[in-house]
Amino acid sequence: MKLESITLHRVAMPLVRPFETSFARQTTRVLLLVHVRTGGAEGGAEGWAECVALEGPLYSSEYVEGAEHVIRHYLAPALLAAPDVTAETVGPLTAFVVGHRMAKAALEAAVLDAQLRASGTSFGGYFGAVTDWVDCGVSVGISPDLDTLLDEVSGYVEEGYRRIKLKIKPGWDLLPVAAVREMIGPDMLLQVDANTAYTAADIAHLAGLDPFNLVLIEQPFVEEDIRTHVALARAIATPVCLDESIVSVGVALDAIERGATSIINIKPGRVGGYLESVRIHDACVQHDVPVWCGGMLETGVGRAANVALAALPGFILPGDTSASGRYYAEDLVEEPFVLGTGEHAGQLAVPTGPGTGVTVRGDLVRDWALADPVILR
Ligand code: OSB
Ligand code: MG
Repeated sequence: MKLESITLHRVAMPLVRPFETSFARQTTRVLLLVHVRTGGAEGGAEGWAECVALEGPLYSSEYVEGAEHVIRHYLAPALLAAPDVTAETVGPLTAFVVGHRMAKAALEAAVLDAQLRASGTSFGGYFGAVTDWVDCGVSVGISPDLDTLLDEVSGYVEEGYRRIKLKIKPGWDLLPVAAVREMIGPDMLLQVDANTAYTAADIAHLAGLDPFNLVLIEQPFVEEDIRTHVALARAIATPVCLDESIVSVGVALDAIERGATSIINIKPGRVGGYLESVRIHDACVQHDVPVWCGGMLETGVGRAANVALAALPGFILPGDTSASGRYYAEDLVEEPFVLGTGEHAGQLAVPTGPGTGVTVRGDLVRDWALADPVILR
């Protein structure tokens, strides 16, 4: 396909409640949407994708305006100049730019959406989905106090979520975990995410999580620090899972072989796209390492693709693939994600329509725009 245009929309969406982690407190999701148009026999196709970069460089070095800048000045010109672009060639065509995986991932996903819409194939069909429904977990932010936390968690349990993930940081860890475990009972899946807030000096303290039968502890130490994760994995019974550290299949294999991680959180934006995500999934299956699908407060645009990815066979743990209502009163797509009922309680249906299978609401993209769209040709 020849790309005719790449349009960038920067929007701000209000969150249904503030979301606090060890690195930030968000009340609004500022995000970048990528819209591509392709040429072709039947008048071409359109594709949409969402860049997972956050407003500021606090989770990763990438951030919304940085992603917009690198797409505008480096990545989009390379793709628009190429005579033939497919999702499979976005990686090679943009490999001259160091890093910026979230920006590259958004372009690859938008091209993939256009390409699959043109061929009538769904994301799930393209990835090799093996299930129609995926198990959903929910990520619970740091609360002002224990009562507020228990209230929020009990709401999610009532909604049917199959796994609870608590954000933790020094000073907000053992007590909230004990209180939630006590409230939800011994069998419900419970895990924690530190977003790099601890250091090697905290290893003995983190061993205090062992009695709570957690599924895993996610990314306690800074992303480059593989060796301290190895030390923690040897010192505690709770499985260690990497998020921020895993930026490619090569890094994933190194971390697995060193014993730094026994479970992997796959976030397509962080690793440079859905194609690299599938490669990490396949490598983890080969090494008997369970994976789950992470989240970045996606709107329906990114959520649809994540749910399709989570339908691959190695995604044996519930992901941060919550319903749209977890973050947004009104989603950006015509088909908001709603948890199933009955035997599908706590699950989301894998979209089956062409591409992501969701339709972007142009009216909301306009209403929530932070700037005029940037049209690149
Ligand atoms: O570490 O998984 C994380 C949100 C923003 C940045 C990093 C993370 C998260 C979440 C929320 O935990 C995941 C979601 O529900 O989308
Ligand atoms: Mg995480």
